[in-house]
Amino acid sequence: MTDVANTAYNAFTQVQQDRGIDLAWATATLPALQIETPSWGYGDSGTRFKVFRKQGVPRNPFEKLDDAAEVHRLTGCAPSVALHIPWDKVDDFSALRLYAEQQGLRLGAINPNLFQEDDYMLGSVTNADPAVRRRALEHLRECVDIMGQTGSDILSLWYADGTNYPGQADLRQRKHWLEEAHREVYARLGDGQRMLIEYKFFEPAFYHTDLADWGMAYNLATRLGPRAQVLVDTGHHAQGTNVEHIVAFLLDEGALGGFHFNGRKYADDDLIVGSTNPYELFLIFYQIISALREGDTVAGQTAARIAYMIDQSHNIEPKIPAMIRSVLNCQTQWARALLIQWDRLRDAQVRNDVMEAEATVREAYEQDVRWWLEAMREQRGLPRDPMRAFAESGYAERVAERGIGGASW
Ligand code: RM4
Ligand code: MN
Ligand code: MN
Repeated sequence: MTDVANTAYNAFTQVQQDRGIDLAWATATLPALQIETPSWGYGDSGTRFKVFRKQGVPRNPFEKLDDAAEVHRLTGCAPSVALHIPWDKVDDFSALRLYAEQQGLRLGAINPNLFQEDDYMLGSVTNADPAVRRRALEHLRECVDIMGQTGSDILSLWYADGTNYPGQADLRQRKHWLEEAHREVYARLGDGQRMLIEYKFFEPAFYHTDLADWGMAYNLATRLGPRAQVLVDTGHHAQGTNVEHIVAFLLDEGALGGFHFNGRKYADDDLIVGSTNPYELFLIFYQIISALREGDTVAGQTAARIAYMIDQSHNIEPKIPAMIRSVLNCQTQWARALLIQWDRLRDAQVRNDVMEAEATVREAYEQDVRWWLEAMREQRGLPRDPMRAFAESGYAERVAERGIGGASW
C-alpha cells in the first residue's frame, strides 16, 4: 500500500469506528458477494438493428471460460459461469466442466433457450400446437440432464412466450400449459437442485407475456414447491417499479432465488450494472443485508442462498472490461450497504422519524469505500485496481489473435 492509500484507509476505518460500524463483521462479509457471469456476455451481441463483430471474441464455450477466468482472476469474486443451451452446447459436458475447474471456475446456472427456433414464434411451453409444446419440454428435460453433467444446481428459466394482439390466444389456457410443463421439469430436479423462474413484462411479445411479473412467477413457484423460486432480473420491470420492495417481499416468503443484474435506462437494456442506477442496486443490497443479519429466519436463510448473476449483452463496449466493471459496481454497492447504521435506522423507524431514517440509509450510500475495497483485494492477493490490471495484463492483445467473428451470445 502506498502512503496515500494507507492514510486514506486509516481515515476510512476511523470514520466507520466513529459511526459505530462493526468493521470486523463488515470486512468479513465483503467477500460473501460472489457473482456469476454469463457465457453470453463474452460473445458478440447487438440490437435488432446490428450485431457488431469484435476482434478477440471467444469462438467457443471453452474460450468463453478463458475470459470468465480472467475476470475471476482479477476480481476474486466471479467464480462461476452461467451457460445457455444450445449456445454453449458441447459434445462432452464433463470435459467442459473439467476445463472450468482447471481454471478455478465452476459451471453455474443452465439456461434453456426456447426462443430462437422458428417453431417457437408463437410460444414454446404455451404454444397451442402440442408438438411444439412437447419439443419445448424435451429441451427442458435435456437441460436438467446437462445439469447433472456440469454439476450445476440451478435451472434458470426465462420464456419469450407471449402474444402481440388481444384475442390472439387463450390466456388462461396458456397459464395451465405453463404450469403443466413446469411440473414435469420440477419432478426431475435432484437433491440440491432448484429452478429459478424469471419474469419479464414485455419483449419480444408486446401485448402480453405469460410470466409478466414477479407475482406470476411467485404464484407458479409456490404451486410447484420449495425447489422453485423467483429470479429477479433488474431490467425486467416497468419504469419506476420499486424493485427493492419486490426483493424484500420475496425474501420474506422464502421465494427469492437469484438475480440477473444489469443496468437499464428505458427497457431491458442489459447494460453495465450500476451504470445508470447505482442507488437502486444499493437499496437492493440494503434489503438483502437486513435479512442476512437476521440469521436463522426464513428471510435470513433465503438471503444466504441467493444466486447473484449478471445478465448483460455488451454491444458496443469491450466485453471483458465491461464484465469486470459490472462485478466491481456490484461490490461497491454491497460494501456501502454493509455500512448502514442498523441501530440508528431501527430507532428512527420506531420513532417514525422520516428524515432521520432516510438520512441513515442515504449516508451509508455516500461513504467512500474505495480504499477499503482496495485493501481487501490486496489482502487476498488480488490487484487493487482490477480494471487497470486488466488493461496492463496484455490479455486483450493476446486474445485478439482469435480474430473477428467469434460466437454470437
Ligand atoms: C432475456 C432474459 C434471459 C436471458 C435472455 C438472453 O431477456 O433476461 O434471462 O437468458 O434474455
Ligand atoms: Mn435475464
Ligand atoms: Mn433480459
